[in-house]
Amino acid sequence: MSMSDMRARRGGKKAFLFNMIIVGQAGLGKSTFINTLTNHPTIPKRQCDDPAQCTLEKTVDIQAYTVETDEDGMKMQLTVVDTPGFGENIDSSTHFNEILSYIEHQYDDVLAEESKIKRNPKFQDSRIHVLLYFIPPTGHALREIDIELMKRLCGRVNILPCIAKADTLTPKELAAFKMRIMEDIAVNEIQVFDFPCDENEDDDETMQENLELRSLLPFAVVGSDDTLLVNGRTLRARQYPWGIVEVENMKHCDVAQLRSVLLSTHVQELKELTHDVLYEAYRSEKLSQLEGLAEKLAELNMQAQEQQPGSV
Ligand SMILES: Nc1nc2c(ncn2[C@@H]2O[C@H](COP(=O)(O)OP(=O)(O)OP(=O)(O)O)[C@@H](O)[C@H]2O)c(=O)[nH]1
Ligand SMILES: [Mg+2]
Repeated sequence: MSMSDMRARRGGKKAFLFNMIIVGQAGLGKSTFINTLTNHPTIPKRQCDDPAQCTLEKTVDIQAYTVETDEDGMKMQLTVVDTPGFGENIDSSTHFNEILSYIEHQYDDVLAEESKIKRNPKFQDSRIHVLLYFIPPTGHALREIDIELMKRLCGRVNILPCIAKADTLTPKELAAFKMRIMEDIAVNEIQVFDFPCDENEDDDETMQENLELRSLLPFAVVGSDDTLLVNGRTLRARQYPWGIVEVENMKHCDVAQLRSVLLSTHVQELKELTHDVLYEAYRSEKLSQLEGLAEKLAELNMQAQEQQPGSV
């Protein structure tokens, strides 16, 4: 934990900040998941005549929502960035670029702030600490489009792959699909956040927890905007003729574990990786580009001077 974060938590003046973004094809339940994770109508439903039929609007812009969270006693100011879903073809590369430039733009802001002589005390660090990548529940393999997008983003942001609408697969299909996705991720050398363990630093319990979380990858996600009364308890769930899928039930999906990772247990690690590894790589790339540019300018200047009449 950085000193400023420690001060923030102790002093209680400034909340602990965490920023995430959700990316994936259109209609996979990204916006619904934001309401599920925050347990709040963060993204309001469209107004319609029958409230039971009202759904969320299709997301059309990249938009950030900030909410206060309190998971396992860990109070945070969480910013979730919702993105429009991409289609299956031509419009996707524009989409990819928009998402990548959004992520890089937050790095540029920090870089500019760090280079100032007088820093702005109110500067808010909006670097994205984790990207949830929603994979459609096809039950087959990763599609080219998912591979390409994750490959392009993984050098810039921590990626957590998730299977969207996991309630549409049977447990057997889900297990096989998870295995196939992880194989595709490995073969295509996509770097995802896989709950790394460090034998020298982590205790046995932490290592065990991380290994269990790694074995869940990609997380099976079910989102719902509705609550149902199940055995006298009000739960966020989805209702089907054959039964009820409970969002927080670990037998039904991995949302409970994912919530704890994102709002409590792995917040610090994801923030550190973002700052120490991903941002650092971006920063040095940017600075060496600038250096290269400065050298080129100096060279051009020298050439111009040499060509001036009267110069030796
Ligand atoms: N079966 C199932 N349906 C879901 C789930 N989550 C959301 N949906 C439904 O999928 C539809 C689209 O949900 P949205 O949350 O708007 O999806 P989105 O990814 O934000 O869509 P875009 O903004 O258009 O990209 C809605 O009808 C939701 O009720 C889920 O986990 N399982
Ligand atoms: Mg949406």
